[in-house]
Amino acid sequence: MLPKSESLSPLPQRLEHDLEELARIRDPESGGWTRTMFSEPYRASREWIRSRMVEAGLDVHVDGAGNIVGVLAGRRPGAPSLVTGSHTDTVESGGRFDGAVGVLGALEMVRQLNEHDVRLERDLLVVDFLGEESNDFGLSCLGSRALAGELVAADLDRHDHEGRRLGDRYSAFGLDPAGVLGAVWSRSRPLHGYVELHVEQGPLLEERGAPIGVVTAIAGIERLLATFAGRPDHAGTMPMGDRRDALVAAAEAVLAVRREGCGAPVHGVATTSRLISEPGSANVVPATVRMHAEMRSVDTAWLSSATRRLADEIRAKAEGYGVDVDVQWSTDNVSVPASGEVHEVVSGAADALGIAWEAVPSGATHDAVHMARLCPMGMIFVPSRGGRSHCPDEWTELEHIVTGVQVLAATVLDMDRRTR
Ligand code: HGY
Ligand code: MN
Ligand code: MN
Repeated sequence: MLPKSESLSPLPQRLEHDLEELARIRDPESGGWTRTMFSEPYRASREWIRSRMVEAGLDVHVDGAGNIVGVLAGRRPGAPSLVTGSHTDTVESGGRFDGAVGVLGALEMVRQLNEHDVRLERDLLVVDFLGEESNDFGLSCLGSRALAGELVAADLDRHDHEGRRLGDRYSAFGLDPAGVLGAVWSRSRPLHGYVELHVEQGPLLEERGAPIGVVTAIAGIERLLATFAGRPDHAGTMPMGDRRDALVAAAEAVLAVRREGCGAPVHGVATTSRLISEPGSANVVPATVRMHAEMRSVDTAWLSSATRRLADEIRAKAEGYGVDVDVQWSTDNVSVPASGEVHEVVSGAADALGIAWEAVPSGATHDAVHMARLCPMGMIFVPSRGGRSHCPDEWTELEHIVTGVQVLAATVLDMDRRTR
């Protein structure tokens, strides 16, 4: 007899304790919370996650792609599994809730299921996915990307800004690159559905006064690398009109990126994150600039046209300064809609619990993008104070996290009973 989902109410103190324990594991040298992929703080935090998964009663292993997978065995092991989870790596000087809420919330749900002797029909997999955050290799969500069969051998030859090769970084972290490529789930493991709990990282839920967001779609991300080639000259003697200043051309491009992001009709954002200007001497006109930017939207048509328009504008403006520019776009991920069926289960669970919810898009990307290639996907958001994230000020109230875990548990119980 399954208890009503109300009885599966998470223990706030235990959740708070886990969030605080995980928050203690970070790079002491940098501000905020830093547990970047392949770093020692990240290695340490993963060890702690593994131990907490074992204590919660999960059968834990690390798969070939470096994902930490905890299995709660169901009554029907042959039935397609349920999957939940998120990530515990962070951006540089990030916050303590992004990703952590989804992993630790799932652990509290598992403890609740066990303490109430609730035995699911299906295996439930709780995953701490490796390396969800964007990185210098230009590929976010490395762990879930590998599971979905989206990581290819050529990706292992990508290099970061320090010239380190991705394949070598896996090896140094104790992961066999061949094992990473071989970790694909689609062939070996039938899945019933994936649902992820995550902080919204934006302002919509707080603005609308809703404790729960049910995600409609996750934004696509197009990454830009523009390389401007001007001419080095003496900054004191070369007349302004005769210069070929690469940094001035790049500055025009930065403003063009912002204009495009501000012009999205439905949903879209654009950000320039880095300008690397050389030679960088105080008395030399900048010769070359590498500019890193990204554009995101759930509106695939707009995103595609915006990248074309932006490339044209960057080239035209650079030409006006006598600067050559190479414009390279790469797709980090395409926009992915949540499954209508999972959306209905999540919103139905919130309704049954008498919890208000709002349908919201996700401007942030998540492992859910890649899990959507393997099975029906849904996401549950809880509010971020001031819409802030990827910064030390990131904050979500404990009561909201508890509510999110309640909705997650009710969703999992309902999905478990459904057949597709
Ligand atoms: O970049 C993102 O949207 C995610 O936080 N990794
Ligand atoms: Mn995240
Ligand atoms: Mn993030």
